[in-house]
Amino acid sequence: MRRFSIILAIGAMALCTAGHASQPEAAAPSANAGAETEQRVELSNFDFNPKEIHLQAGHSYALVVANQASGGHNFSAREFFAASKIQAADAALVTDGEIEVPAMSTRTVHLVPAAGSYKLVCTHAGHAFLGMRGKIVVE
Ligand SMILES: [Cu+2]
Repeated sequence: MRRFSIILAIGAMALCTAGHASQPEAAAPSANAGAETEQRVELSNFDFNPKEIHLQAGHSYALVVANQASGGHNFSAREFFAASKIQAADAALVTDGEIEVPAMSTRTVHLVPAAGSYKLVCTHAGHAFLGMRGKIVVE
């Protein structure tokens, strides 16, 4: 299933590159993209910190998801990732709208979010019930 998603992601990247054939470096940031802001989110047993993430629509972010627990967690926000423009090199880190983060590990995804209010959860069994629920507000 994961392999299939990666193949889809690579396919999407190939299409994107074809669509921008006039630009030799499709993945390079454009000159007017502005400075990137780091947004760090910490995962623990059983919480997100911050629980409510505020982002600016159209701005570039490095979303740094840091799991500080001794067990695995994920950052699942299907609608948020579907609406965001994720940098091609990071696309494989997001599978079915989730970033899986092993114990004591960090995953960084570079993206540009779109306006909206999105649900954030950890989909590991019981984790949302225990408190791993949050919200991403993009204005
Ligand atoms: Cu979890």
